[in-house]
Amino acid sequence: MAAVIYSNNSPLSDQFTNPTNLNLGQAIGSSGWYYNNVRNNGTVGVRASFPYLSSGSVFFQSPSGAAKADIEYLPNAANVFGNYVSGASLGRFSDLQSFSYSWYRSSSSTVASHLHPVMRVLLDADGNLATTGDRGGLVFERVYNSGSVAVNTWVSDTVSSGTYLWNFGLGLGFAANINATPFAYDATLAEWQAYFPNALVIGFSAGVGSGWNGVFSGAVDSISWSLAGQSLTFNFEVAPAADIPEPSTLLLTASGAALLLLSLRR
Ligand SMILES: [Ca+2]
Ligand SMILES: [Ca+2]
Repeated sequence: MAAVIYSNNSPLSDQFTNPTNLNLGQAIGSSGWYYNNVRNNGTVGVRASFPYLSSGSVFFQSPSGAAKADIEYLPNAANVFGNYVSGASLGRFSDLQSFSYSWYRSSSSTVASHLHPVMRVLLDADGNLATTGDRGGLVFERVYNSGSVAVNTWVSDTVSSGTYLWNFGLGLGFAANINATPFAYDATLAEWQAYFPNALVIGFSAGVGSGWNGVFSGAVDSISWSLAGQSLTFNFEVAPAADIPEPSTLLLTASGAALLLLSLRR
């Protein structure tokens, strides 16, 4: 069963963007989901552009290499200078069984052919939420898992114990090599869980951009995770239009009120 996350706006749907180079975010209602890390004209929003599971999905557009945009689930998030940061744990990283999503790359995209919206698990490496210098995440990309990138079709990917992930932050810097191989991008989820036995999961994230030279247009949807035996799935949809009475109904109501007024006067 998938929880439905609706756009903030209806019926025009969401198109959150930011022209500056400082990260900006916006809450999606009180769902716990945020448009986040949006900069340099990156765009993210629940729209009907690329329908999936019913009629909507999370649309992404990156017009240049400097642009970035994410959608993130951040428990008890705090707004820090307009961008959002997680304020709580979703559970122990060692209890993370899998996470998954579906993504779409439009053929109008001009970025390198291996690029597609990525998915990340966000972590506090030492499990102490009071220390934030060890926050970061692990990133899934098809190119490091012998997967090709199709265009104009929805693709589903699941990260489980044997899937390769690369890191940012976590007190290790960017793309650290934690295993015995000479390559930094082939540490599995299981290897990362063994490397950070006390880590906490502080969110999930999907997004595009930051160094993607060219234009990207696409989407993500059906983001899910299984943590300590509990599975959650989120389906993103444009909010239904508000219930506005038909003009004929309005007319009937108006004439009914007029008749009532007339009878009351009599
Ligand atoms: Ca959807
Ligand atoms: Ca910490």
